[in-house]
Amino acid sequence: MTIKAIIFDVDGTLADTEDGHRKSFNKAFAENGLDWNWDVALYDKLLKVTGGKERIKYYVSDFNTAYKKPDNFDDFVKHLHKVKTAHYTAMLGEGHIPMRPGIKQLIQDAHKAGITLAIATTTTPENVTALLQVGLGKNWADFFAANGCGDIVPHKKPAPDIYFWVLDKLGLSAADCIALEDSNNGLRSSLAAGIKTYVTINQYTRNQDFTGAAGVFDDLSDLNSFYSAAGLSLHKEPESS
Ligand code: XBP
Ligand code: MG
Repeated sequence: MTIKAIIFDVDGTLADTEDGHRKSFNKAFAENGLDWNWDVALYDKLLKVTGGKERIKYYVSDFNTAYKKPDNFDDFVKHLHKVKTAHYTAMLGEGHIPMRPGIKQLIQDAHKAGITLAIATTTTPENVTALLQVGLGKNWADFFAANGCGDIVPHKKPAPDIYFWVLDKLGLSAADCIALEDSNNGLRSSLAAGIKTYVTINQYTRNQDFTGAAGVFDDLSDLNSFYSAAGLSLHKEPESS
């Protein structure tokens, strides 16, 4: 198989963002008079549901049943999520969340070699822009042929919708592509779209089930190993001294 495209998940894959999301949710709750506090252990459970607005609703329905929902609960959740996004993008703008090891190099190597790159994420376009402007520079969008984000599809991961949307945009079939994911939800999404998938684990996902992944890595600090495993001809020669 010749790989024509690499499709990247964002949160947890391009950067270790989930704790930044968690802290931003908590700031939004406090500013809106809510005594909700999502600690790491609780957030680990809440990550079962993708999408920030969906996650807030899941928290209320399954973890805070005593909370009396206001009549306009849907609008209130949208508002909370907007405030959360503002905090999160500000945090990214200040450069607090770097790209994960090897990611920038992989994007540059693959782009240079003419491999198409794309994004398939449940997070918002604002968040992707804020992350990649800092991580890849102001021309970050030039690297990507399709950006599948957030509410653009009706069903978020683990549904395959976002990957189907990206494949359609690229005009490629699943067999032409590989995906890079960090979570069970993400893996289920890409596999359901028929895409061969590699996983890099993180703090929140390391104990999840990655059955069906083509390979599981701690991170991509050893890019040549990843290139060999994935069949990408992008090997770097060690620099001579
Ligand atoms: C991971 C997610 C997201 C973020 C929150 O997305 O589950 O919901 O935690 O993002 P990815 P929003 O597919 O990139 O791994 O609050 O912007 O929805
Ligand atoms: Mg992810």
